Amino acid sequence: MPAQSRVLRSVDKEICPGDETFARDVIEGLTRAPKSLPCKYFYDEEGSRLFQQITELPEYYLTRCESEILQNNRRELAALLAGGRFNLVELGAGDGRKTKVLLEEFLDDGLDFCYVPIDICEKAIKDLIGNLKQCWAHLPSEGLTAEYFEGLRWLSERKEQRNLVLFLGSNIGNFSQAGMRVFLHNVRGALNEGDLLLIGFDLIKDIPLIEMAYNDSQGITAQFNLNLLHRINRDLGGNFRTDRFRFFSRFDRFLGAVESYLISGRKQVVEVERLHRSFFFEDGEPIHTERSQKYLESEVVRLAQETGFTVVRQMKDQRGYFLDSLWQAGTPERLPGPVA
Ligand code: AVJ
Repeated sequence: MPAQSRVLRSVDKEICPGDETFARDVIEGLTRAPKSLPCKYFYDEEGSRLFQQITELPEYYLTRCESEILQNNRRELAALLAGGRFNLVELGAGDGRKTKVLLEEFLDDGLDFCYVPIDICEKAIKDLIGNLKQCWAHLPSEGLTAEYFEGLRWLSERKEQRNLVLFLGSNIGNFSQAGMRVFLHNVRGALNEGDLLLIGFDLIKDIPLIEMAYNDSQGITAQFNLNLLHRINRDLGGNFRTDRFRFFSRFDRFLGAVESYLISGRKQVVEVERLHRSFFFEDGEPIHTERSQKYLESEVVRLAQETGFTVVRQMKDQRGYFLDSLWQAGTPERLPGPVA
């Protein structure tokens, strides 16, 4: 199969991840009280570049922990997949750096698979596919620029094929509790019984350590959040002065999540030309930008059971900061062995 990169375009304008939805979501988010903006809009070209920088920050332990886990478990994962062709589908692939360890192992072990990285950022997918071509010219791959739900549609349309779905990096942490359950049910619905799902969960740990990961000394995370306002300026003709907002994040013990905000440093009005709107901010008024959920291991196991999966393997880094949980679609009674 020739490797290719293509953009999955939705025919339905209502769900197209283009400027129109962005415009609507900005109006919606900045007119409600309290104000908020969906974190998926972080990831334009500039935002994806900033996130890539975050993954290399000394404080941001998540990416390094997960790399360690994938490195240490790559042979076992390959062994579970031996025997027949499958799709390796990655939701929110980004620069795909952690995944390359798995690709290398799978190729070395002669596994027959097609790598399907999916990301909301077109530039990220193009760079990733270009990079893969250089490393492994003959690796079958199909990059998709798409949101998660479109990625699930891609899976549903190929029901006869075997899959391992990767949902790494604690990307799942951006969902609300309810949203996450709906999403996992939908993933289950798009998979065949016996298919595998590998999800990365950032675990609850020392709170200052968690908070530092979202408040780095170089201020990259602040830039990453402020890029949302720059993006409104760039794409929708806004006049946000980003020096009049400051980034704030903190761990909420009751939610078990880091909550991030941009806080207006004064009373101000911001105009957004292409929306024909202006937005009023009070001094100290926050825009909620992101939730990054942290998990207890027991919650992860319960979540798998509640959404139609069986936990096959729990993989942690040495320090026990991060968990990659391997699930198999189907309930234990119906699955033949630990892995079909
Ligand atoms: C990509 C959603 C997993 O929540 O840790 C990093 C994004 N935000 N620093 C996270 C992020 C601030 C990241 N996820």
